[in-house]
Amino acid sequence: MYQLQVEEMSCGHCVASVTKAVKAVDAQASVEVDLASRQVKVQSGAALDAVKAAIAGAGFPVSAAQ
Ligand SMILES: [Cu+2]
Repeated sequence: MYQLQVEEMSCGHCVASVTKAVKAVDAQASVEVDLASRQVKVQSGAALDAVKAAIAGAGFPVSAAQ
């Protein structure tokens, strides 16, 4: 499981955009977003770099990932 710190998420629409971006990389991924702490948990077989790139590509900077 990956834990990412994702900036500039402010509402449910942002959550949906981030979720959609990750699922475009891995349709089977499970994505859990905590809007208050801006933490995104991703369960996926895709590489962390691919997940990070997808979220960043959707317009949300990833400030930390592990
Ligand atoms: Cu939003």
